[in-house]
Amino acid sequence: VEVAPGAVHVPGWLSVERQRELVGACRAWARGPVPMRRMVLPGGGVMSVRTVCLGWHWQPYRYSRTAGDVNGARVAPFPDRLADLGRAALAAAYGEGDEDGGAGSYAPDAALVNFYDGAARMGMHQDKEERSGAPVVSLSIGDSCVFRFGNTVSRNRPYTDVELVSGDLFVFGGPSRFAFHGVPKVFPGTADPAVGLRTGRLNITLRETGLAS
Ligand code: MD5
Ligand code: FE
Repeated sequence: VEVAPGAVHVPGWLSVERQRELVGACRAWARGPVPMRRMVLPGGGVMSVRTVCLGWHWQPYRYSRTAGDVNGARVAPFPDRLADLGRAALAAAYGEGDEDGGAGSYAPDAALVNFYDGAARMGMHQDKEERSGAPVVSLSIGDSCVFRFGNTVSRNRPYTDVELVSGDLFVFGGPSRFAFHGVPKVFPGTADPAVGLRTGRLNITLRETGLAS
């Protein structure tokens, strides 16, 4: 389903088995070397979402290899299998073969894993620290949420609210890559227990940073 040019929602893309595997991987990633934490904004505000990064560490609003705002450790490497998953995601969203939207050359090098408890929210923002216009791949697991997909001009209307459910894929490319977006609501207790999360929502995003080593 194309929500806007370059923004494609693929409901139910991940099998329950694949979701279970990713939940297990996220549990391991959340333990370290840099533990999952609530990010502190430059103004002192603390985000309600908990985040752990792979490949590159993101802290508002820059990428680095070490987590100077957490424990100083070097971030865990970006797993090859997540890059494979990212290429498969682009092919699913944009089409296969010659019409794969460049999926074959997609080389994500950073992942942000976000955990939302029932009260967590993410305010409207743009993701613009990446020096690349390559698409962002978003995978949702666990509780459903309202994802608010906005415009490239401001955090205000017009925007479109989309319900994201466990297993859904969303790809943001082309003119949608730098749109404002956020998560105004999570629906606690809506997850299928079979995915292995008792409560809460996991979101994994894959990005090309465009940064060199
Ligand atoms: C989430 N995470 O559900 C979302 C999914 C974040 C974040 O927003 O920054 O960690 S990523 C959604 C996204 C990424 C890049 C561009 C656009 C949406 N977009 O143009 O709408 O936890
Ligand atoms: Fe974002």
